[in-house]
Amino acid sequence: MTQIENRIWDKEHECMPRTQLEQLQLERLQQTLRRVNEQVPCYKNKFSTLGIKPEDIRSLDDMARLPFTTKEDLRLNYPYGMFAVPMRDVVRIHSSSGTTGKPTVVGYTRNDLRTWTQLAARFMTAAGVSADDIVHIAFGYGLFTGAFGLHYGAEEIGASVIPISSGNSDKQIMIMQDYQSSALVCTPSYALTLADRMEQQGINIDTLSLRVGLFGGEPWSEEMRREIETRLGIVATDNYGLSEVMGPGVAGECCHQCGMHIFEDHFIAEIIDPDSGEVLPRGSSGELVLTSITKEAFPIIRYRTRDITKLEYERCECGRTHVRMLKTMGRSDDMLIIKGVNVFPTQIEEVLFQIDGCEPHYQLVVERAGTMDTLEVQVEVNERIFFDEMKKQRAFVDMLEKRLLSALGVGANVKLVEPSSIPRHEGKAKRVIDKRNQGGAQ
Ligand code: DLL
Repeated sequence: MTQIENRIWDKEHECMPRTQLEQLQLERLQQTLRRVNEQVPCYKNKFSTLGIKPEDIRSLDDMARLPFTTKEDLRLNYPYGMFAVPMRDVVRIHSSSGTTGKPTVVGYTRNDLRTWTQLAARFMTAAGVSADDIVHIAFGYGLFTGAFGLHYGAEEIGASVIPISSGNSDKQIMIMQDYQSSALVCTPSYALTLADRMEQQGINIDTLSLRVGLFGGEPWSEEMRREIETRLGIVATDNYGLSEVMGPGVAGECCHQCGMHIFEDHFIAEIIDPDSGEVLPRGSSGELVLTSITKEAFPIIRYRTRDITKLEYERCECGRTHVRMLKTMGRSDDMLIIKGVNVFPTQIEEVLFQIDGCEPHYQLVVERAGTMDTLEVQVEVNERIFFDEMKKQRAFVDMLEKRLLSALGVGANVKLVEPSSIPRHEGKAKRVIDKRNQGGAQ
């Protein structure tokens, strides 16, 4: 596989010495706090309830005194109550892909769009995209931030953008072949769906021009990365973001693929204990909390992302000084508690992807039998295993159940299902069917 080059989009900011970076963060934070205190009633009330004035925050360590912002705050202020500028200054609106209730609405000023474009250009450059690339954007264009974020980033770099949007895999593949797409942008699960479809059509990947993938929008394991890299013959990179904080462009991997650099000249990252809310020491795994320090329309203070990760402060070989967030285990809301043991879907994915015969498509069904939660892992297997004799199939299931037990510390029932029987998604995959809440598929 060809190694991607290490280009840097904005050397001054991305490689800034940390003391200077932290000084810049503090100045920008103080400005943001002053603005939200004046312009956003939700923050004014939160600060006054805690008896905090923006000028009390004199160091980055003082941040722990600031209140959190939660999804609930955004719901209570739906749709525009968190905006810090009048609507006449807002030039774009997006919203989050919430599964329940009202979505959260986010706005951007002209400057916010410029920043977003620059940050998307940064992580796309770090992933190896250049003006020579043909960037195939298979995220849905619409209220979701994915497509527009990467679209403008790629144009800024000077690449040629194909805004194909999501869906219609056969057409995606035809365009990929005919237009010679070299960089694929979508969710990692959709990249695998495309790989499956190519195999079904007997397409030799050497006839494609693809060389790099920029995947994000959902959690995915290292095992899934290897699967995508092998099957599509590309370098697969990870990028992270969330609409409440900006969209894609909060963090992205460089060519070393060792965690996503969080663009710390625009965001401050903390890791907290999701239960107590305490800030955890460096190197701990916990919930990522993000504060925006340059956004105009929709600044956000200590937003509880619910994403569980770890920050790596060790200097990266690429020269960037910005902290790296490791692959998230998933959202704390997606964590299952099975017989008292915490289980993330990505842990199950890691096991399944290591086993020859399992296809990279699975679904988890959680049910309650009496007071006990049970977990069924439905996994597609290849035809040889699916149509094998009962005895061999049973042995395969036993082996899988043993491997899951040792990796998760709790038992799960495995059900082998036919190839192509688990629903495919064009955007974010839905891995969990939770039958504990009446009729509730989440
Ligand atoms: O998914 C923004 C995005 C689009 C990021 C395209 C990257 C690429 P939301 O729909 O608001 O925004 O969902 C945000 O998705 O809190 C994470 O739980 C999850 N997520 C996003 N990127 C990653 C990633 C976009 N690389 C939520 N790894 C976040 C793991 C991710 N989870």
